[in-house]
Amino acid sequence: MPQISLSRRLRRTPFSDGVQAAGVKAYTVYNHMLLPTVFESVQVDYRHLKDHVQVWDVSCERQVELRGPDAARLMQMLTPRDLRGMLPGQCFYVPIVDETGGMLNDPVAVKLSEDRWWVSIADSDLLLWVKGLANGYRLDVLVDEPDVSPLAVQGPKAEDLMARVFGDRVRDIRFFKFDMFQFEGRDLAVARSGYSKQGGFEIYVEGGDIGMPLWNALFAAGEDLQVRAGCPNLIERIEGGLLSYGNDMTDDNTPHECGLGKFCNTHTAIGCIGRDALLRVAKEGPVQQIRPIAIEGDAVPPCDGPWPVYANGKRVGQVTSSAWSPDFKTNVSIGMLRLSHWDAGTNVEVETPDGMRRATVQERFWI
Ligand code: THG
Repeated sequence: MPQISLSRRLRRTPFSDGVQAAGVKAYTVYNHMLLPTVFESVQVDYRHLKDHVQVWDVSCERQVELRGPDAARLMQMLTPRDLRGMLPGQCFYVPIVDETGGMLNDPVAVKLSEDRWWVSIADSDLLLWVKGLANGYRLDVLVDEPDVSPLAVQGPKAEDLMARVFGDRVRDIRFFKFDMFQFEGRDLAVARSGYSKQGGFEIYVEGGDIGMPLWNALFAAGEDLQVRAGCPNLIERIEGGLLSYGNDMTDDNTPHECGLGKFCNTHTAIGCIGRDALLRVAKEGPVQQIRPIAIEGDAVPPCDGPWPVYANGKRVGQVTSSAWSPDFKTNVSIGMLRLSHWDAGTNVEVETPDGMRRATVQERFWI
């Protein structure tokens, strides 16, 4: 197989030495940074994630920091989710839209204080858009990418492992909230969140120098819990309906098409750049939407590029993520389907690289 050449542009992370020592088998590139995708195999990693606890180098979830008197105003310009009720210590999953209502990113917003926010971004260069707005509107706010690298601890034993390193107080952190914890004399934000449905935490590691000490402390404390290095798992995230920006949606899609309408309060999100466009399209309602789809037959190959979806020979959508699920014994998939064919139980055909496969629209995601 050809290799990807490493260079300064493809950034390493504070945990890369640990990831390599743990035997990483494959990476992807995310926000111009290395993101592991496979350790043993996607299926072995999946089983271990669901049964034990893993430590994930998700440094590539870079932070866009907004700091200053206009930070909250700028934050509300970015998203149709109403942020007025959001308190320091909370995390919000927020669609970010442009002036057409198109999705630019789907990050987690972290409110550190009234005038300091982190936007924990998915894979698009959101920093440039945010800097452009701050300067174009002459806002009193600093926008930059701080030296903050998230480390996720995910799986059913995550709470026990975290309590050993940070103390029992981590057990009190509620879902999508964070609190501050000390490690080697440094204050770190620790949130109950993460890109899996198995439960867990994300440590916002501020200062790359403590990356490997923290990595090593977690592995030393978790030996008897069978802790392993892991990464966002393709199978598990599809089962859970966790969307991947750039794969399952792009700037051609509105939040409503992505099923993210529940994270929009477009009427009250005053100041949102895409508000007028979204109010216009919301009147009609979306004509295509993301749906869980089960593809029949044995394991499909990896889904690079969308697979066309047909019904009665007519194109009705596309599949953008798909993998064989050992637990559900089908190819769990995420696709974008037209209104006429998005109802649960609808039978369609998916053009995979292995040929046409029968598939069925599901009522809900699997977990
Ligand atoms: N954590 C942090 N940053 C991130 C991600 C993360 N940046 C990139 C990427 N992931 C952003 N995308 C998502 C997608 C889904 C979720 C979080 C970030 C998520 N969704 C939950 C769900 O859909 O069940 C909960 C949403 C909610 O109820 O608020 O967690 O993972 N730091």
